[in-house]
Amino acid sequence: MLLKWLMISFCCIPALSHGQGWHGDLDMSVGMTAGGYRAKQPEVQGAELGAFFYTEEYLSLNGSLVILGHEHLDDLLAGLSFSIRAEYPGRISPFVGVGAFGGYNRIFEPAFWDGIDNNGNGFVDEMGERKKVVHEMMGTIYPEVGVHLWLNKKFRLTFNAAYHYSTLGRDSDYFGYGVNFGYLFD
Ligand SMILES: [Ca+2]
Ligand SMILES: [Ca+2]
Repeated sequence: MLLKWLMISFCCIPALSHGQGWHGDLDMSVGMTAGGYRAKQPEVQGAELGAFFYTEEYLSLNGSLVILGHEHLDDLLAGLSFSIRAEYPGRISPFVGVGAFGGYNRIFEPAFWDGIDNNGNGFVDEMGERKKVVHEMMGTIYPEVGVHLWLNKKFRLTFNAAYHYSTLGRDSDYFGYGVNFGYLFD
Protein backbone atom coordinates (compact mmCIF):
# COMPACT_ATOMS: atom_id res chain seq x y z
CA MET A 1 0.00 0.00 0.00
CA LEU A 2 2.72 2.42 1.09
CA LEU A 3 4.84 1.29 -1.82
CA LYS A 4 2.06 1.94 -4.32
CA TRP A 5 1.48 5.36 -2.91
CA LEU A 6 5.16 6.17 -3.17
CA MET A 7 5.40 4.93 -6.72
CA ILE A 8 2.43 7.04 -7.74
CA SER A 9 3.92 10.10 -6.02
CA PHE A 10 7.25 9.66 -7.72
CA CYS A 11 5.70 9.12 -11.11
CA CYS A 12 3.89 12.45 -10.81
CA ILE A 13 7.12 14.42 -10.50
CA PRO A 14 7.55 15.63 -14.08
CA ALA A 15 11.24 16.57 -13.76
CA LEU A 16 12.21 12.93 -13.34
CA SER A 17 12.64 11.37 -16.70
CA HIS A 18 14.43 8.36 -18.08
CA GLY A 19 17.32 10.34 -19.55
CA GLN A 20 19.69 9.27 -22.23
CA GLY A 21 22.40 6.90 -21.05
CA TRP A 22 20.10 5.39 -18.47
CA HIS A 23 20.24 1.61 -18.67
CA GLY A 24 16.63 0.96 -17.75
CA ASP A 25 15.75 -2.23 -16.00
CA LEU A 26 17.66 -2.84 -12.78
CA ASP A 27 15.65 -5.91 -11.86
CA MET A 28 18.01 -8.55 -10.34
CA SER A 29 21.02 -6.24 -10.65
CA VAL A 30 23.88 -6.28 -8.17
CA GLY A 31 26.45 -3.67 -7.32
CA MET A 32 28.74 -2.32 -4.67
CA THR A 33 29.04 0.96 -2.82
CA ALA A 34 31.53 2.92 -0.78
CA GLY A 35 30.88 6.07 1.14
CA GLY A 36 30.37 7.78 4.42
CA TYR A 37 27.98 9.77 6.52
CA ARG A 38 27.99 12.12 9.44
CA ALA A 39 25.78 13.78 11.97
CA LYS A 40 26.39 16.91 13.98
CA GLN A 41 24.29 16.58 17.13
CA PRO A 42 25.52 14.29 18.57
CA GLU A 43 28.62 14.09 16.47
CA VAL A 44 28.80 10.89 14.43
CA GLN A 45 31.01 9.76 11.59
CA GLY A 46 30.62 6.60 9.60
CA ALA A 47 32.45 4.92 6.75
CA GLU A 48 30.83 2.08 4.85
CA LEU A 49 31.53 -0.49 2.20
CA GLY A 50 28.49 -2.27 0.89
CA ALA A 51 26.50 -4.06 -1.74
CA PHE A 52 23.06 -3.60 -3.23
CA PHE A 53 20.66 -5.93 -4.94
CA TYR A 54 17.51 -5.00 -6.85
CA THR A 55 14.80 -7.60 -6.36
CA GLU A 56 12.57 -5.43 -8.56
CA GLU A 57 13.50 -2.37 -10.52
CA TYR A 58 11.87 -0.28 -7.80
CA LEU A 59 13.04 -2.23 -4.74
CA SER A 60 16.58 -2.71 -3.47
CA LEU A 61 18.18 -4.57 -0.58
CA ASN A 62 21.32 -2.98 0.80
CA GLY A 63 23.96 -4.23 3.18
CA SER A 64 27.23 -2.74 4.31
CA LEU A 65 30.15 -3.05 6.66
CA VAL A 66 30.35 0.05 8.80
CA ILE A 67 32.98 1.72 10.94
CA LEU A 68 31.25 4.26 13.12
CA GLY A 69 32.36 6.87 15.59
CA HIS A 70 29.78 8.33 17.98
CA GLU A 71 30.33 11.14 20.44
CA HIS A 72 28.81 9.11 23.27
CA LEU A 73 31.11 6.12 22.79
CA ASP A 74 34.71 5.63 23.93
CA ASP A 75 35.82 4.00 20.74
CA LEU A 76 34.86 3.22 17.15
CA LEU A 77 32.29 0.52 16.46
CA ALA A 78 32.54 -2.09 13.72
CA GLY A 79 29.18 -3.23 12.50
CA LEU A 80 26.69 -4.12 9.83
CA SER A 81 23.89 -2.14 8.30
CA PHE A 82 20.92 -3.40 6.28
CA SER A 83 18.18 -1.49 4.55
CA ILE A 84 15.38 -1.88 2.09
CA ARG A 85 14.58 0.95 -0.29
CA ALA A 86 11.62 1.73 -2.50
CA GLU A 87 13.00 3.63 -5.46
CA TYR A 88 11.72 5.54 -8.42
CA PRO A 89 13.41 3.69 -11.27
CA GLY A 90 15.01 6.41 -13.34
CA ARG A 91 18.31 7.99 -14.02
CA ILE A 92 17.49 10.38 -11.21
CA SER A 93 16.15 7.95 -8.68
CA PRO A 94 14.70 9.21 -5.39
CA PHE A 95 14.00 6.63 -2.73
CA VAL A 96 12.68 6.06 0.76
CA GLY A 97 13.87 3.27 2.97
CA VAL A 98 14.08 1.69 6.36
CA GLY A 99 17.15 0.11 7.86
CA ALA A 100 18.97 -1.15 10.90
CA PHE A 101 22.53 -0.91 12.11
CA GLY A 102 24.34 -2.91 14.78
CA GLY A 103 27.93 -2.57 15.89
CA TYR A 104 30.34 -3.18 18.75
CA ASN A 105 33.92 -2.75 19.85
CA ARG A 106 36.20 -4.78 22.06
CA ILE A 107 38.97 -4.10 24.56
CA PHE A 108 41.50 -6.20 26.42
CA GLU A 109 40.84 -6.97 30.06
CA PRO A 110 42.93 -8.94 32.60
CA ALA A 111 42.30 -12.72 32.44
CA PHE A 112 44.75 -14.25 34.93
CA TRP A 113 42.08 -15.80 37.16
CA ASP A 114 39.68 -17.63 34.79
CA GLY A 115 41.53 -20.97 34.54
CA ILE A 116 41.88 -20.60 30.77
CA ASP A 117 44.98 -20.15 28.64
CA ASN A 118 43.46 -17.17 26.87
CA ASN A 119 46.45 -16.31 24.69
CA GLY A 120 47.37 -19.92 23.83
CA ASN A 121 50.97 -19.68 25.02
CA GLY A 122 50.86 -22.90 27.07
CA PHE A 123 50.59 -21.15 30.44
CA VAL A 124 47.28 -20.84 32.26
CA ASP A 125 46.58 -17.60 34.07
CA GLU A 126 50.16 -16.36 33.94
CA MET A 127 50.89 -12.86 35.10
CA GLY A 128 49.61 -10.26 32.67
CA GLU A 129 47.36 -12.63 30.69
CA ARG A 130 44.55 -10.74 28.94
CA LYS A 131 41.51 -11.45 26.84
CA LYS A 132 39.41 -9.41 24.45
CA VAL A 133 35.90 -8.64 25.59
CA VAL A 134 33.03 -6.64 24.16
CA HIS A 135 33.29 -3.12 25.49
CA GLU A 136 30.47 -1.18 23.81
CA MET A 137 27.51 -2.01 21.59
CA MET A 138 24.98 0.09 19.79
CA GLY A 139 22.13 -0.60 17.42
CA THR A 140 19.93 1.78 15.50
CA ILE A 141 16.87 1.60 13.33
CA TYR A 142 16.27 4.31 10.81
CA PRO A 143 13.94 5.67 8.18
CA GLU A 144 15.76 7.30 5.31
CA VAL A 145 15.24 9.35 2.17
CA GLY A 146 17.70 9.89 -0.63
CA VAL A 147 18.40 10.04 -4.30
CA HIS A 148 20.61 8.14 -6.72
CA LEU A 149 22.10 10.04 -9.63
CA TRP A 150 23.20 7.61 -12.31
CA LEU A 151 26.22 9.24 -13.93
CA ASN A 152 26.22 6.60 -16.65
CA LYS A 153 25.16 2.97 -16.95
CA LYS A 154 27.70 1.81 -14.38
CA PHE A 155 28.26 4.52 -11.82
CA ARG A 156 25.92 6.27 -9.51
CA LEU A 157 26.20 8.88 -6.81
CA THR A 158 23.85 8.58 -3.84
CA PHE A 159 22.86 11.21 -1.31
CA ASN A 160 20.82 10.16 1.67
CA ALA A 161 19.56 11.36 5.01
CA ALA A 162 18.54 9.01 7.79
CA TYR A 163 17.23 9.49 11.30
CA HIS A 164 18.81 6.88 13.56
CA TYR A 165 17.01 5.80 16.72
CA SER A 166 19.77 4.52 18.97
CA THR A 167 19.71 1.78 21.59
CA LEU A 168 21.75 4.17 23.76
CA GLY A 169 18.69 6.37 24.26
CA ARG A 170 17.04 9.38 22.74
CA ASP A 171 19.92 11.76 23.45
CA SER A 172 22.11 9.52 21.29
CA ASP A 173 19.77 9.51 18.29
CA TYR A 174 21.24 11.23 15.28
CA PHE A 175 20.31 12.65 11.94
CA GLY A 176 22.96 11.43 9.54
CA TYR A 177 23.47 12.53 5.99
CA GLY A 178 25.71 10.69 3.63
CA VAL A 179 27.27 10.33 0.23
CA ASN A 180 27.95 7.03 -1.49
CA PHE A 181 29.58 6.04 -4.70
CA GLY A 182 28.05 3.01 -6.39
CA TYR A 183 29.14 0.64 -9.11
CA LEU A 184 26.78 -1.70 -10.95
CA PHE A 185 28.06 -5.11 -12.02
CA ASP A 186 27.06 -6.61 -15.35
CA1 LIG B 1 48.48 -17.98 28.78
CA1 LIG C 1 43.39 -16.91 31.83
